[in-house]
Amino acid sequence: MKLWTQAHLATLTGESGWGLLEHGALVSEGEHLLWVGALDQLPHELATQIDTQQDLGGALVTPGLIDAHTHLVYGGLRANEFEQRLQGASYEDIAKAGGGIRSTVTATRAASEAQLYDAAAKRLQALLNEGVTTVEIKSGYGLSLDAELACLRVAQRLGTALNVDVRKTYLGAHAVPPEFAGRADAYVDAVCGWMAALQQQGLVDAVDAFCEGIGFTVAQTRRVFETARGLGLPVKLHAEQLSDLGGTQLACEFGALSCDHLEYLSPAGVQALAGSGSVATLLPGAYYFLRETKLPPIQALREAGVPMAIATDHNPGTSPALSLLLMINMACTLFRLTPEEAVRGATINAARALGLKDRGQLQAGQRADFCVWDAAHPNELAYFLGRNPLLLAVRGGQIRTTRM
Ligand code: DI6
Ligand code: FE
Repeated sequence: MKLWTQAHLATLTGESGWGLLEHGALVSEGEHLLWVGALDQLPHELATQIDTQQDLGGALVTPGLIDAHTHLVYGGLRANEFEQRLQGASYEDIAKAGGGIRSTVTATRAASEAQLYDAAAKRLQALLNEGVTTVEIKSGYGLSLDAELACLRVAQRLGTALNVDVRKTYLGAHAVPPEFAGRADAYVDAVCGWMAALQQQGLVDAVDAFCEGIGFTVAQTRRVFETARGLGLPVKLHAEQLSDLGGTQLACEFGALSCDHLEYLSPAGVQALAGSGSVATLLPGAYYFLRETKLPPIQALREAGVPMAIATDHNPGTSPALSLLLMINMACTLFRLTPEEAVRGATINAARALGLKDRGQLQAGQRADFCVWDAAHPNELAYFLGRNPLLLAVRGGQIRTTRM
């Protein structure tokens, strides 16, 4: 049993508030927290069982950060498309001309599994350096059974090797690959057909789709979701990023863990999310990098009581972001979230977006996943641009990263 003392706790317990507690302490045993509170309240029977102790020197302690939406595994980069867009080409124009997601599919298929692993490991390490202890990684750049399998296997290996919880999402319905050109419905059949095989290999925690004019229709997405439901897999959706197709309403009908992006979400979409249990995952990196001007309906989501998560959406086309702290800042500056909402978005609400009940807050029974920061108040996590205040990341009670 380990006692962590002199912690300035931001527990994020309850539905709002930082849950601040100075002179706090945590007791961890194995991978979990046994007790969290003020040190002078530590029960005697626990105090007598402590084997090791660590003084955190009054530093800020928050739950470990959770990045609930990434596409970290892919071949190549798309800096050239970034240049084209700066010169006026739109993301949709580039996609329709065969660039965009499809150009990354070509590069991903051409890469060996070792190359995919090495490139993704470097990117993942950047997220971990800032305190990420759980990360979601989607497939979606392979678009064949073998290539999707390879990408999900890479995601799984990364989790073991880099000591981070990786949740694997099957995004076969990301784009129509060249061998199915003009036959989107046949491709959706294939995507549905591969799902069970991927699941049997333990490579699928959830199923996602890109429901969009340049992606898949609501009817096609429904077929993907029905297959997922038949296999007992939870769903989530890229919805209303570039246009309002009503994918959010469909996702809510299927009890989706989250609906992500939502810039073009309609009042009817907000209504569907309200009380559905689905999380609105906001992705300020993609909004910024696409120079989007249509804001997600934040105030309406807030008034409807929809939990909001913040993630990097790391991908080579629309969000080459490798800093969840920067996304927290941008959620405040661009989307007008409060720092508390943004930090909750990268902890407790991100956990909800992944269907994980055992993390995201500091309290007894939760996983001992937490970060120790060189900060006097948690609002500093939303404040700096490009400073990394992480001192210590603890995952499952074990110190993973230290700068203390
Ligand atoms: N929405 C996105 O922002 C990414 N995927 C998606 O469905 C973009 C993927 C890419 O351009 O490579
Ligand atoms: Fe995405």
